[in-house]
Amino acid sequence: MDVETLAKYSKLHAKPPGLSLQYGTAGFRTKAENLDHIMFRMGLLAVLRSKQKKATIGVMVTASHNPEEDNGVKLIDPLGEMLAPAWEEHATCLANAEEKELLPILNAICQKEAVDLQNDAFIVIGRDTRPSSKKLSQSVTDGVSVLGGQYQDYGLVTTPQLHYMVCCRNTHGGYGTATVEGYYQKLSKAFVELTKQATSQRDGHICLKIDCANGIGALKLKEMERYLLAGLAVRLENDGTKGKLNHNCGADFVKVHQKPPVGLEMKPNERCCSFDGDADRIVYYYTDATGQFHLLDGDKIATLISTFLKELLDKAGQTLTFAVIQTAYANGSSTSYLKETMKVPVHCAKTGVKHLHHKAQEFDIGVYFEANGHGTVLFSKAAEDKIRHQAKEEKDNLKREAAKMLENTIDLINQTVGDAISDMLVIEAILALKNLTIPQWDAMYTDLPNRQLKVKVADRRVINTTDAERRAVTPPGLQEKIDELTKQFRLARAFVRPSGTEDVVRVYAEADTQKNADKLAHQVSLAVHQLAGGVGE
Ligand code: 16G
Ligand code: ZN
Repeated sequence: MDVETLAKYSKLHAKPPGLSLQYGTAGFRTKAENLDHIMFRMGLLAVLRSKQKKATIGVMVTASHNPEEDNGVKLIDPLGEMLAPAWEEHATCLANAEEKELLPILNAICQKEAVDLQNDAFIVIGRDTRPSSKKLSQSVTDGVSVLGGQYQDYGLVTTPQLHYMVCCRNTHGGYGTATVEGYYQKLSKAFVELTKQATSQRDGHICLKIDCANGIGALKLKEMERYLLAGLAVRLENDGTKGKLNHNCGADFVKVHQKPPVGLEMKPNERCCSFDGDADRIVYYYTDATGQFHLLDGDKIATLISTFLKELLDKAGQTLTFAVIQTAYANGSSTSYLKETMKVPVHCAKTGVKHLHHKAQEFDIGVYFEANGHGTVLFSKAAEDKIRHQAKEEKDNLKREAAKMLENTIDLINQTVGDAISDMLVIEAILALKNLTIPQWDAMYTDLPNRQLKVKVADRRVINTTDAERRAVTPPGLQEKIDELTKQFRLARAFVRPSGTEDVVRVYAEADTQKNADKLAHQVSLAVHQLAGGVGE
């Protein structure tokens, strides 16, 4: 380690005194002006991680669906997955070190994690379209260079594209070619192959409107269009030419407000979807002939994809373990539908992609989605091999065709992380193949009315949960109170958890009617306020 250079550059990316930030559920996130030192230091940390793993590590500069003034950063581990929890702690520690502690902390990490500084390091960097992102990503490269790491800056990419690059590089091309062209080619080839047998009419008229949240998704979809040729007719709205990033639009806005984004004209029953600001989430929606808005969130997407995969597995005669992973936010109707109608095992994981991803890895095929629209499908190596083998060698025509479709689905899905572009193509392919309209898809089950609220408390850490966040163990008496309230409503369920991204406690309730869901959520909020040190109203 060249101590002098480190000290010199570290001063150029000085930490505002007293500022303390935490590597949260999705990395660091705060106002862009407070992030320069974090970026530099995450460049340093990425080099250590890369040297330890002897693998390419990714650094993505984005704050996803947050307002444009915010920014953030997260590290991507070798197979394209989220950073390991132990290193999240190192990240927080490094981020909050005062200038003179920086070197000792770097040394401590090296020692604890047995990092051999003689190893090479290679980092790939990407960024979203925020005005602050370019400069911040240059601070990352400064950090990488100071510790002698090599890097490739992919510039403007979606978050899932960078995850894909990391995986491609560390599998030496096994997962795909580590370029944006490689990504487009892989996905569009799989999409065109998969939809070959679709009978529905897609003759050039617009069949899908996409709200791009004025973010990176618009740029990347424009680049991708020529690869898909006539395979899919889309119209891009909120493409960043007029509006502000995530402002009154995007997947998070639509999910939270349960209404269409601005800047998108919807005709009755027209299929629409929204990406979030870094294109790792997607939700679908439409308005019916009476003007009523219908949201098809991550739960509906998981159900559609699971149905499709289950049918193909049955046709192919493959006996592979299959499960759907949800969080406590999954609508109760979706869980019952999956369990009782589709007879698939459903598991509940804690909020945050890494928890769902981890659980999904336990199965041959694991479909995971958060209700907010982040999700994907994981195929074990063994399952993938079996399917690819069958697609080639199977003598029975019907079985072979089903295996081929499964194979194309594997190639179409971004297995590293939830990916709005890839998920959209999977959904569009399934709708085309099954000849389903969006109201027909929506009719698979009816969501239970639900309500989410936030409560401000003095210290949200007083709330501790268990059972995948479905039950509160502290403060004393809170869970008993929630149970008592829930009992008063039909088909009711409620839980509370401290947010991992905001200084609030989140409350979720569902019940037989909207009025009851609202009432239950309100009463649970009052209980939180009383028992967990609520502040203000
Ligand atoms: C982050 C998570 C998302 C989760 C959300 C919960 C990743 C990449 N993103 O955005 O999965 O749903 O946080 O936020 O893990 P909350 O803790 O504030 O409710
Ligand atoms: Zn996102």
